[in-house]
Amino acid sequence: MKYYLAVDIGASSGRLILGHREEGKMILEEVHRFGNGMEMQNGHLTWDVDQLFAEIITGMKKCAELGKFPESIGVDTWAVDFVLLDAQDQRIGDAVGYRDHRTQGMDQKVYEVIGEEKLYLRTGIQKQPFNTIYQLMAVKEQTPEQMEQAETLLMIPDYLHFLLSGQKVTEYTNASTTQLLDPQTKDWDWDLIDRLGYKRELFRKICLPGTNLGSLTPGIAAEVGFNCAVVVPATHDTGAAVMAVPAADDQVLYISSGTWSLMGTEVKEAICTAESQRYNFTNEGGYDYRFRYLKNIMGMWMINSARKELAPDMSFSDICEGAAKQSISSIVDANSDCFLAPESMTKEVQNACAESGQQVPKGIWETAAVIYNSLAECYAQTAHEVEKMTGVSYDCIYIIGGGANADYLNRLTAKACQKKVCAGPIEATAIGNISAQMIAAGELENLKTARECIYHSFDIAEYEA
Ligand code: LRH
Repeated sequence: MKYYLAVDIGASSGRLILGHREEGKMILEEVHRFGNGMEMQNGHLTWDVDQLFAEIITGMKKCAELGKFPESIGVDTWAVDFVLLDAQDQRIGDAVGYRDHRTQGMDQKVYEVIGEEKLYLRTGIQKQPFNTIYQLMAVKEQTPEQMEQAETLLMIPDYLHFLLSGQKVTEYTNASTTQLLDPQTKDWDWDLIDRLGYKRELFRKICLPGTNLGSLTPGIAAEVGFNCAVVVPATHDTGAAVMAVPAADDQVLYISSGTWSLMGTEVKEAICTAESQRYNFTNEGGYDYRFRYLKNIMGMWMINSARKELAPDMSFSDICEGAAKQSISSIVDANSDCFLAPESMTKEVQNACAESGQQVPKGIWETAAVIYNSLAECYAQTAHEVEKMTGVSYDCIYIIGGGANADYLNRLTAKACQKKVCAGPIEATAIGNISAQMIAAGELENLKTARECIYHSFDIAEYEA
C-alpha cells in the first residue's frame, strides 16, 4: 500500500491526512487535527508557525506509530502570508497574519508607484488589502530594518517545506497571490518588484505543483522515525481544493467553501480587463497553468465569528437548523471589508442591517440566518458575473470544502442561483493535495483522472434548484 501525506492548514484548523488508493478509489485517514488562528503578539495579529511545525511533526510521528509510512508529504495553507529569513535562514520578526491592520494605507503607497488599474492589468489579481504586495509595503515602511536584513521571502507553506526538506523554493499557485507574478510568463514580475523597491534577492525560484524537493532532512527523519520525499502540492489551499472539484467538464462553477468562499471557474488565459477588475475577479495561478478565475467572498468566517461570540458550544448543524426556522429576511453585503476583522461580527452585522433600514437580528439563529441569506445572495450575484465574463452558462455549482456541510446554505444557494448544487467532498483541500502527490508519483495519470477518481470515491450531495 502506498500512502501520501497531506498537511492541510487552514485559518482555523489544520490536519494531517493520509491518502491511498484501493480498488481505484481514494481512501483518506485523518491522523492528526489541531487548532489554528491569529493571535495578538507584539501589537500584531500573528500566526504561531513554530507551533504549526510542531503539530506537523506530531502528526508524522503518529503515522510512524500506525506503521503507515508515506511515500511523500506535501503542505498547503491559506495564501498571501509569508516569513522573511536572514542570511542564517533564521526568521526575522513574527509571521504577521493577513487580517492584521498593518496594511492600512499601504495600497496608496503601492499606487504611488503603479496605478491600481495598471496593477490589475499586469497581474490579474483582485484587490485585497492583505495581498503580499501590500504586506511587503508595510514591512518596507514600518520596519525597514527587517527588509534590509532579509535575504529570503518564503510563503508559509514554502517555509514549512523548507523546515522539512532544507530546500527554499516558492510554489507557483501560492506565489500568484502575492500579486507580484506576471500571468503571461508565470514568473516573478521583476520590473514591478524593482519599481516597488523590494529586493530581487528575496524572491526564490518558482516551482510547480508536483516538484520533488528531495527527502526529509536527516534531523527530521530521525525525529519522526521514517524518511520520505517532500513533494510540493498546489500549496495555496484554494488551488488544492479546486483540483478536487469532482467534475468531468473543465468549464464548471465552483465554490471552495471554508473560512472564505472562493467562487469562480477555471480559464486558460487570464482575464485582466477593466470590467473584470470592476467586478473584482482574480486570476490566481492553478494546477497545470489553469487560472482560477474567482472572487473572494467573506464565507464561513462570518458564521464562525458569530458562533464564537453568541453560542460557542452550539454545533454548526444546530446553527443551520435553527437559522432555517427564522423569518428574518435582512441581507448584508458579504463582500464588504467591514467584515474582514471586526471587533464583533455580531455587532457589525447588526449595524449593517440597521444602517440599511432592515430588521436587526438578535441571537445566533437570526444572525446566522442573515449571514447565510447574504452569502447565498452574493453567490447568485457572483454566478451571474462569472457567466457574463466567460460567456459560459453553468447549470450546476460544485461546493467543496468544509462549508459544503452547511445544508441550509446549500438549499439557499440552489434557490438563489437557480442552479443545481453538488456539495462535497468536504476534505477537498487535502484531497487536492494528495492528488498532486499521486500524479507526481505516477499513481494517477493527470488532473482529469484524479477528478474522476475523486468523483467515484467521495459522497456528493445534490440539491435541485
Ligand atoms: C482561503 C484563502 C483564500 C485567500 C485567503 C487569504 O483559505 O487561501 O484563497 O484569499 O485564504
